[in-house]
Amino acid sequence: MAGMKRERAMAPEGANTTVNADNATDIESLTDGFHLLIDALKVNGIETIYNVPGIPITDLGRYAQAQGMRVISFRHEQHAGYAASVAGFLTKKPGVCMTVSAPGFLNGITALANATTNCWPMILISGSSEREIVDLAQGDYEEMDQLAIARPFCKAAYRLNHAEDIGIAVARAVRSAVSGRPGGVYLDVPGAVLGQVMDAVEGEKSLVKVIDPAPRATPSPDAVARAIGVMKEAKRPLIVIGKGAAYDQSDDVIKELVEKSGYPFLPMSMAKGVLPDTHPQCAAAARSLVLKDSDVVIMLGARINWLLSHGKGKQWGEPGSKKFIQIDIDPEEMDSNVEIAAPLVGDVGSCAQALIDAMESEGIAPPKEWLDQVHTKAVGNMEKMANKLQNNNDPMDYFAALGVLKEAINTRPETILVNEGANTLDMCRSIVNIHKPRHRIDVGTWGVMGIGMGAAVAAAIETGKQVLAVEGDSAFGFCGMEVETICRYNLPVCIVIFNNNGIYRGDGENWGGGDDPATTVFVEDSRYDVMMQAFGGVGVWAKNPDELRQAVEEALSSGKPTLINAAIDPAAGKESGNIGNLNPSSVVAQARYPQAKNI
Ligand code: ADP
Ligand code: TPW
Ligand code: MG
Repeated sequence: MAGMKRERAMAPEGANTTVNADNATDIESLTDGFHLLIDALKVNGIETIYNVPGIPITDLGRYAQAQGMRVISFRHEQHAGYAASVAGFLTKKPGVCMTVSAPGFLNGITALANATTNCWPMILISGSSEREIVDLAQGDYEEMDQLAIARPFCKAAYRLNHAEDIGIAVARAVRSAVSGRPGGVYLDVPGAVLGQVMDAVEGEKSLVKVIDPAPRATPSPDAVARAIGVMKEAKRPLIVIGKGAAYDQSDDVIKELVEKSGYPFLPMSMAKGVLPDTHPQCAAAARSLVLKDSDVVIMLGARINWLLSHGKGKQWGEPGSKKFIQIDIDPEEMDSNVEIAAPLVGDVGSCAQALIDAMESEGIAPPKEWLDQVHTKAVGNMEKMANKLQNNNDPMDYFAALGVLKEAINTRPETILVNEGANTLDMCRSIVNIHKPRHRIDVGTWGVMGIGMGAAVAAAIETGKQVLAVEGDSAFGFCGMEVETICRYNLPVCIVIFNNNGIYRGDGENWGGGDDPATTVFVEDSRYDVMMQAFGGVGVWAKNPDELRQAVEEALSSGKPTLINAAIDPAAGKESGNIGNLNPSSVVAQARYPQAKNI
């Protein structure tokens, strides 16, 4: 029966600090696992828990709230987990997600794995059932060997067995999450530990505040000299700024490096805004040119992975035409895809500062022709785009809708943009300028759908700022129920759904000719706005740019939870947005389905 507990010893032998509450005369002199866990988080500066309640952690959430923590309850653990990971990205402190055992834990695992993949610090705390029953596979309530299952999905996994170990366990989890390359950590908390009672003074002493959890790491002088040597040879240099640089929060040093070197810079998706997209050295609008023609590339907290075609191929120009300088906290990242001529291992701020200091005497300045070439290309592309954004096509297309949102963010640059989808993602990324660091949160390294609502909640909670979540209708479907969470906590979140009736496009057909809809289409003209109204939020159906502009303006000035269902031409999108080339194909399939050629 759920909730039935076997009698078990409360204290390990020799642990004389553990006492039984029944025998205690003064309850005030005691504490328990619940309170120790809350205190251990608080002592390490963690003030918010993102969770879904249930056995054995329901009371833990209640007590945390009673002890002054912010406890944000979601409708599904995946979104609580995404929120925690985004909190980690935004604050450099581990975001904490709390779940029940087995199914709740597994629902949280996707988010934990995503945090690890993105190098964001997060701690997943899951309650677990009776150890001795789990280990003998005797079928306990929500039984699962969670510790073993979590391991491949995170940087470190720990289990607590005694209340007096809570302090050290939380300290270990915090340090593992934020030190070196940040990532996800799993902390397994058997329900029985929460109920263990011990002396309050001893409990207090057992807490550990992590000192200098992510020590700054300076590169060696040799490594700096090597990098300067490469920079001195550069004729067509480039700096690629990644989300590791955004995470590092050394915004002023990065600005100084970019401006003193004079190098053009290319922001990766979530590094947009580390320097404003409107900065004169921003080469985002000349992306193809700078990737192809650059000869020296400084990678600043950005991996050379699929998002950069692994540093190889047509996009990167002639093979062997580049030298890479890579700044990364993780030495093992070097040479992951291509040779790194000058690895600089350390935190972005320290490495950038070391380069700035060493550059002073070297007179580093890129040739004017290169800068002019990049600038001319960028300006030309931006002008072409500006015209498209003004269109008044009926039905509304991505350009017109994004023209409206671009203006909204330009007017209110403090707004945090959350963005997911395929076309909705790729086009919003290239059209909407970001002006402040860590003001764009998106699908990250995996391109995961469903991060939107968790990210929006975390952004609003952690920063208190207005959030604009630009969501493909499919992307939104992965997390849509969390609009209730947004309404419940009355968060300043405006969701704009780009509703093209489907995945990539809304005009797909069933190639078998049957009655079932195509695999990529949804119910036509779905009223996501009415769904928002059901929870007391503002819902608007916007069918043209003027209606969209008005609804966004009202949402951003009122701060009310709002969902704008923006009708987008079902025929406007491309298969997989910008990455259609990653879809596998074969001559057999192409021959069998002539339709495949038109996609
Ligand atoms: P993007 O997707 O924006 O290109 P990635 O997530 O691929 O960025 O790369 C981020 C890189 O930044 C990772 O290799 C990670 O090790 C590194 N990193 C994370 N934090 C820091 C830091 N504080 N200093 C230096 N490098 C960091
Ligand atoms: C967890 C695969 C990539 S993009 C996408 C899916 C399902 C949705 C695209 O449609 P949307 O945007 O959001 O309506 P638009 O503007 O192009 O119409 N499951 C997960 N992650 C991913 N990436 C997928 C599936 C996918
Ligand atoms: Mg869509």
